[in-house]
Amino acid sequence: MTRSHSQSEAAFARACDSLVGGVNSPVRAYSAVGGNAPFVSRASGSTITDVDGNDYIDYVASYGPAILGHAHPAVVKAVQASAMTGTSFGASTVGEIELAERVLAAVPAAEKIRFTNSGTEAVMTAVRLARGATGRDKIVKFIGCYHGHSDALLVSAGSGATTLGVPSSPGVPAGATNDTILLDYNDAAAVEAAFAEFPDQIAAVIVEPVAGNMGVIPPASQFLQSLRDLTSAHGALLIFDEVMTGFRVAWGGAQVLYGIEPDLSTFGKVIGGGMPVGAVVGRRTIMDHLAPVGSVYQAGTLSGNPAAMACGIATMDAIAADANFYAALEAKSAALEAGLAAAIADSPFANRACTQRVGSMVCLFFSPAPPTNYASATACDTDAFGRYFQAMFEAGIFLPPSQFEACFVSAAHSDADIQATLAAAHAALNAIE
Ligand code: KE4
Repeated sequence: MTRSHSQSEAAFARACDSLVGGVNSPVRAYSAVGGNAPFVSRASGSTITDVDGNDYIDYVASYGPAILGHAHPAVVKAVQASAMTGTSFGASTVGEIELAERVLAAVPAAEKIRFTNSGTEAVMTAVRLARGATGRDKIVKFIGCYHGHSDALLVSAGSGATTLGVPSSPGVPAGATNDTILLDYNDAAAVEAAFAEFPDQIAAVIVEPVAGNMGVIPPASQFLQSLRDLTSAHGALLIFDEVMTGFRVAWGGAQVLYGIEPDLSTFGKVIGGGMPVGAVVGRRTIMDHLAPVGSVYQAGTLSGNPAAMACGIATMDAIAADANFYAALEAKSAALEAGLAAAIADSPFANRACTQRVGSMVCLFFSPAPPTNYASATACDTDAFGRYFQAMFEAGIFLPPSQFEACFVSAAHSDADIQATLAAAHAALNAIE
């Protein structure tokens, strides 16, 4: 039975009169896959429902936060109770301390935290803090890693071996990016060369410890350790952008999974449980450069918002209450990946698609081999992905609308959900060409 999307189409048309592109974040416009973006009316557990009443098994998970599944009773209750006391005061609340203590207890070597309202703000703060604490200006980032939309990190590769960034967006002045060095993900030798080319000038290396913004790309063996060794040897800071991986791939994040201690980490998504929360964490000696203790300025009217803190606390407590949480998530995610691999093998895409996964971050690549960096990720057959996406969408599977996003499994996904997803994937891979 063909699903009706008339209400979403009407909402999108109406939205386009007031919201730029009909959305408040570009990926939701579905421009990478075509068709009209759905408007969601509600969600519960692993199910998301659009305004036409169509149910989907959800693997977008708000791009990471919904690790418990949607509308978790304890989370809803906590947010409702908080809202009853007022929504924002411009003064501190104990909830900020409660969430701070939970995050810091889980992140090795982290002694202080500053909450923000988004991952972008957290990363922007971490970069400014690294520059302020070291007195250096240059930042190394990796092509294909996304760290939010602050000017210094909206860069494309320029010319030259060690490329100094050029703006990747209009409106970003060259001065904002000419201290940003762009290198290939998983290329530790390039990082060593950058330190040789720019001695005593690099404030920090920022990295997604698992790249989740070009599909899912794990760090190559010793890549993260090499970054740790090189930054330590050259007096630069190592920043792990764990906005996506934090408390997603492990309690604490990828730094716990891989046993690497960065100097600064950024978090978001899961620690806010779906409400606007970002954070920067690190050792006291670095973090205390931030105002009002130090002179590196950073602020936010709604930073540490009470309802957002309540949402994050309830989310973190629900995870922590289940000693088997990550093991169960790993088992489900592994079953999903294995099933997708089997579906690929039993389809015309047997040698043209593959899977890659870290924890509950899963990606089906339309590529003969698992990508290891941006160049290999962007060589994927994105047209085939678009056809696969539409077939899965019509089968009731809600995937991120881009080859370069991660699918997220939640604690709410049942075995039946996984099996239904695999059946839909097998059918889709054998229907598209
Ligand atoms: P936000 O400003 O969107 O909260 O966080 C930016 C950010 C920072 N660091 C990493 C590793 C991230 O993945 C993100 C945001 N992730 C995207 C998903 N690929 C958000 C989705 C969107 O832009 O709508």
